[in-house]
Amino acid sequence: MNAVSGPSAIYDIPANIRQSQEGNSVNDEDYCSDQNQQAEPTLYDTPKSTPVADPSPWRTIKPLEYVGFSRLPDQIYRKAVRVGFELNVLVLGEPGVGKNSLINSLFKANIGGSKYHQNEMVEGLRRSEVCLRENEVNLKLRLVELPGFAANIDNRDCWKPIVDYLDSQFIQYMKQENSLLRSSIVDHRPHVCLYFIPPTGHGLRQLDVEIIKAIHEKVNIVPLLAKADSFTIPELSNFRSEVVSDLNLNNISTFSEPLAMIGGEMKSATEGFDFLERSYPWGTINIQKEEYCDFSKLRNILLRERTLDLIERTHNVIYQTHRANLLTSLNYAQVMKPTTSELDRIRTMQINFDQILNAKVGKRQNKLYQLKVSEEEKYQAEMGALQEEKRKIDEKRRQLQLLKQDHESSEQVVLGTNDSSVHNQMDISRNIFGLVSTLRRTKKK
Ligand SMILES: Nc1nc2c(ncn2[C@@H]2O[C@H](COP(=O)(O)OP(=O)(O)OP(=O)(O)O)[C@@H](O)[C@H]2O)c(=O)[nH]1
Ligand SMILES: [Mg+2]
Repeated sequence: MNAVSGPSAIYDIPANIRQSQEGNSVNDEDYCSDQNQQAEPTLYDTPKSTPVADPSPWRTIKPLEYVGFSRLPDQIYRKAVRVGFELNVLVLGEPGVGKNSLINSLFKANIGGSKYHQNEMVEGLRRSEVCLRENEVNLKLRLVELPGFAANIDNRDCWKPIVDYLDSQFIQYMKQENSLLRSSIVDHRPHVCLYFIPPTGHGLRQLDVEIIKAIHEKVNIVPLLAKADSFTIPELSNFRSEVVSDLNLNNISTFSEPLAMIGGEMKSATEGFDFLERSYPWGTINIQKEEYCDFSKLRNILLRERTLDLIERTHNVIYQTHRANLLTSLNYAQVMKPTTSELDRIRTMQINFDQILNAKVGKRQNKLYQLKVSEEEKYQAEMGALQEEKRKIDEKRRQLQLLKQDHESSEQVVLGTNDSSVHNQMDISRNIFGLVSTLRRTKKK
């Protein structure tokens, strides 16, 4: 690894660590065997050889037997698997410089052609999202590109949309942090910028210097020497050192040294994409070969060894610096003021809310009115039935009154006659009737 001696270069890491990282670099075959060897996930393992200084004032006691807290990292591992990971990558390079080919090779997937791939234009940049799954781990990958980047004759201010995008992502994140609902923060801050330097063979162009200078404090930059197969090995080494000296000369800090890249190749519609090879009439290049390509180094940085460093540096260093600057700046209130689009969004939300509320209130009122009408009808029907019943009872009462009157008047008629005379009269009339009928029978005979 060609370490850069510039004071600002982030990748100028101590030699012992660098050595261990280089020693740890894994190629595909190693990766599989590595995975098999690792019985337990070692997310937060520090290398055994690293001497651990103990600056802590705490007295350390070792329990006599197994207690269980040594398995706390397992909980972190399980949570990490459940929640998944997010990686936001800003891909910058001229058209045709090999951006898609490299991304496809890195993730060994036809990212652009995936049916789960979603595209949207945000502030002039194309943002696409895809969720990748390897074993049980989910990685949400967000790629941001500026279509037609540096492709004009006059490229003055061509990086302005990128700077605006980076700033606006910080502000959006800050607004979400300050809002009431912090649980659903969506983080679009790019964790890394893959900057493709075109294969000119003459160090950085003035345009590259200006662009990288404008963004190097807003995102971790990994400079890539695109289409490295355009050079012989000495030419490549020369090109790389020219780029390094240009970076140092301009006090530009990057996350890693410039890495020589060769992207995989789309062979044909039937053969598909060859993620790790590029063919020529005279032979084939395996892009994992470290003699002429730093593809494996890039993959280690991005996906295997320094992913969390990229994410943490974005939050702890880049974002916090930006936030502190913003808080101390006078235009903080101005910056935090909702933008026109946000105001529009709030207004639309308010209108939608009012509409929903009105609809719900109207529905409830309608229901109440119907309930009232049906209760009224029920009441009227019951009242009618009661009145009918009352009328019937009154009629019965009237008839009873009449009967009573009849009875009373008949009682007055028979008043003064005793019971035995009545019986006698009845007996006499019964006898007369019997006599008359006997006479009729004899007459017939
Ligand atoms: N020689 C060589 N050709 C490459 C390399 N990477 C990609 N290519 C070829 O360059 C062409 C463009 O590659 P893409 O990956 O589509 O480039 P891009 O930057 O995504 O292009 P745009 O989407 O148009 O901006 C294709 O024909 C690739 O096969 C490389 O490392 N070396
Ligand atoms: Mg492309």
